[in-house]
This record gives sequence, C-alpha cells and structure tokens, in this order.
Amino acid sequence: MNRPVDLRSDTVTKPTPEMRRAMAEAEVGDDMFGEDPTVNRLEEVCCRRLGKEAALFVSSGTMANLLAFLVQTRPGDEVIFDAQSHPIHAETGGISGVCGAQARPVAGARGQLTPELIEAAVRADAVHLPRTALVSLENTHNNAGGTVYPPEQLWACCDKAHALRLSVHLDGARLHNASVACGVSVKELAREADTVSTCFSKGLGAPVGSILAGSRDLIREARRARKRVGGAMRQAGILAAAALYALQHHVERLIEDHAHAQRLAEGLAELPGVSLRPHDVETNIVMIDLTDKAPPTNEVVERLAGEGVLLFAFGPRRLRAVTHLDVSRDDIDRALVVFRRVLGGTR
Ligand code: TLP
Repeated sequence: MNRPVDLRSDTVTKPTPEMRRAMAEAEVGDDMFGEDPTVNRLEEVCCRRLGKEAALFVSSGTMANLLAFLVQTRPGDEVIFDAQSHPIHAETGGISGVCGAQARPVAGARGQLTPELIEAAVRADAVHLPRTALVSLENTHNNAGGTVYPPEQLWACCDKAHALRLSVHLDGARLHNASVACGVSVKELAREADTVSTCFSKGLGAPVGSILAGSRDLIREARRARKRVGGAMRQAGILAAAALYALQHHVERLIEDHAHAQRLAEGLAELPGVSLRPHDVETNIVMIDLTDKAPPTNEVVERLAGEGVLLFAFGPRRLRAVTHLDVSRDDIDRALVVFRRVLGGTR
C-alpha cells in the first residue's frame, strides 16, 4: 500500500535527512547556563527576524503562549481572545489553570478581532471587576481555517489595545504562513505586538520547538517562568539546529503548501456532501464542512483512513485537512480520488 497521505496536521512532518545532519552536527552546551551556542544563535536570529530585543527558545507553541500570559498578567486578570482561539480551546486551560487569569472570549469574524471589538470587551475600572490586561491575537487562525489577518487590521488592533493600556500577545504559531500569504515580513506583522510566538514544528518542518520574542525585560521574566514550569532545557542545540535549518530552507516553500491546500479545496468543493468555498482557503488549512448528503462524520474519517487519507474531525460535521512539507501535489491528487470514492463524486 502507498504511504498514507497524512493531512491531520502540519505537526506530523519528519525531519529531512539534511535537517537531521544539521541536528547531528550542532554544537551544544548547557542552555540553563546560557552556554548552548546553537540555542543562542537561534535566539539571536529570531530577535532580528521578529524585530524584538530578546527571544527565548521553548518546547512548544503552548509553552510560548503560556509564558506570554504568565509575564503579562496577574492572577484574576482578564485576557481578550477571539472566542475560537487556540489557547481557549486546545491548551488545557493553562490561562486559568497555570496563570490564574481568565479568558474573555469575543466573537470575531474569521477568527479576527477589530479595534471596536477590543474596546467593547475591556472592563471598566471598578473594584468588583477583573482587570483587563492583555489582548491575544492569532495569525494565522487555526480554528477559523488558517485565516490571515489583513496587516492593517492587525496593527490597528494593537494600537487600540495600547491606547487602552493593554499589552498584546501575537500567537503566531503559523506566522510564517501568514507572511508568505500576504507578502508582509514576519517582522512587520509582529511590529506592534509586545510578545510574539512562532512555531518551528508546524509548517517549517522541525521536530520540536517554538520561540517567544519581546522586550528584554519580558523575555528575562519569561526565562524565569519557563524554569518555574519545568520547561528549561539543557543541550537543546540539537533542536535549535533543526529550527535554524527550517528558517533557512523551509520558509519560502510554504507557498507550495498553500497551493496544495487550494488544489485540495477546489477538488473537494465539487463533491456531493461537501460545503466549502475554495476562496476561503488562504493558507495551508482546509476546513471541510459535511452536509446531510454525506455519511456520519466518524464514518467518513474511518473510511478515508482505511484508504490511506488521514485527517481529524474538527466539529460534529467538520473535518480539517492541513498541507505540509511531507504532502506532495501527487498526494493531494491521490487524496482527492479517495475522497471521491468515499463521498460518491462522479468525476
Ligand atoms: N495546534 C495544533 C493542535 O493543537 C490542534 C494543530 O495541529 O494545529 N497556537 C496555534 C494557533 C496552534 O495551532 C497550535 C497547535 C498551538 C498554538 C500550540 O502549539 P503546540 O502544539 O506546539 O503546543
């Protein structure tokens, strides 16, 4: 049988032989003592790339977000999020469970907030209310289907937050996808945010790792907070080498993943039982809504898996497909053949 087409997430990529070589050859040291030269280099590269004073290499996107919340909130504070954002839904409640802060979910459009929505969600300064401390924006937005903030809107949200004396965290797990899609550098996209996180382990194809960047003071505090939650690392240069390799070799090619997602969306849109507008697909995530003409969701997922096409259910009648480094154009065409068989397309 052919190798499966794994569309569950862009986190499933395996390091390429060249990336493994870079990892094997990495110079390492004890990062807790600040002595890992490869981690230090990655952090310097990321400062420049993201236009911030300091950066911290961490184990995951969840860790980067958690540290951003820990250093920019106090227990009892409130953080404004789009209601479908990743930290609310898929980070095991760290915002409340670890930081002691609470989320203020706001219904954005396509995962995106506006200055007006932010202003309306800020608490008044009264003794019985939580203090609004932070706005957290997500670009691209996972649950909304990889949507890209129009840069002007992103900056306007940051400006509004700052005018209201709030800090801004940018969850840029897929910020490079956003950048490639809208043609604006990650540095520009992150320009107005106080902290920004981005992941190497998603579309960029590294096995592990994310970065949190921001001011020197915030990142110094984040380094302490990382230690407190057990996330400090030792000879992490092996992992940082993969991230450096990914930044050098796997950014421009994200455009291919976006083209593959578009091709998949166009093929799927023609099938009975699928409700999907290819125009809504902006990056590497395709949300596939099943209509009542399609079999039950679990059955669709199981039959696709039985024929070597893996994806996740993302709602009662919704599937998510994500393209990445290990999915070729041929894989997309193979997946479409299987989808047609399972959903009963005629072509
Ligand atoms: N998202 C994962 C799963 O958790 C769903 C995925 O497969 O898409 N921010 C955003 C916007 C994310 O999409 C993710 C991961 C994270 C943060 C957390 O990153 P990790 O998984 O490295 O902790």
